[in-house]
Amino acid sequence: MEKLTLFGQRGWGSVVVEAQLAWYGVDYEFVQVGHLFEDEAARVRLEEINPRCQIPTLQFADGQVMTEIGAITLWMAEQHESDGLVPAPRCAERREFLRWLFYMVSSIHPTYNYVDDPARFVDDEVARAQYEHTVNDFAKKLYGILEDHIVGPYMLGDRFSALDIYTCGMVHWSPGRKWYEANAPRMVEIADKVQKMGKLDAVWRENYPNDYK
Ligand SMILES: N[C@@H](CCC(=O)N[C@@H](CS)C(=O)NCC(=O)O)C(=O)O
Repeated sequence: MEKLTLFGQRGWGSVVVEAQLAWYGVDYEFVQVGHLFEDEAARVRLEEINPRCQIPTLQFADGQVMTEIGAITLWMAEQHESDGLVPAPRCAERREFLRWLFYMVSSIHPTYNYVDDPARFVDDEVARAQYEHTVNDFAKKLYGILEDHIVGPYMLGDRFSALDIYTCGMVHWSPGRKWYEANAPRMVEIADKVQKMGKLDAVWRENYPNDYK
């Protein structure tokens, strides 16, 4: 496969795609875009290739761009038939895989978008604090639903998949490891297993260096 460029920010959502690139052994260059909520220049740079200004943004040698974790996850699996992170069509686990991939991408992930910079959505400061609280509470409810459906030892039972990589990323994000330990221990168990996988070790170290001190 051609060399790819991944525009991301270490520790953020790009880790979900970066870990998959590492798993499949794809040659890629990582471009750190900068803090999209604190650095206007970072937004301006990223908008040139992705008008939605989100990471992960994947760029191909011919300049074409692909975004959206769900789309990238399915597309990458199609390029690599063996050792896949996505159960193939007609595999027993395929239906559940698609259900929870889309749940993570379209229900859970947007809750971060709405509170990462709440001033984008609510002008009034008092109303904003209430809004932030409500969205964060809703995110916890969504995590609870995911947790209740985990079969173990991985999201799909014995079948390791891209869902486990996504889970490992999420356990590093808000509401924070302590909350997950108390409220979503099965997610934490998965994250701890995935974090130790040799093929992914370098990616987790780069994204979450404080975990390795
Ligand atoms: N739907 C996107 C979500 C990605 C996403 O939410 N990325 C966050 C960082 S974790 C981001 O770039 N946020 C900037 C913004 O929304 O303005 C995907 O699946 O790739």
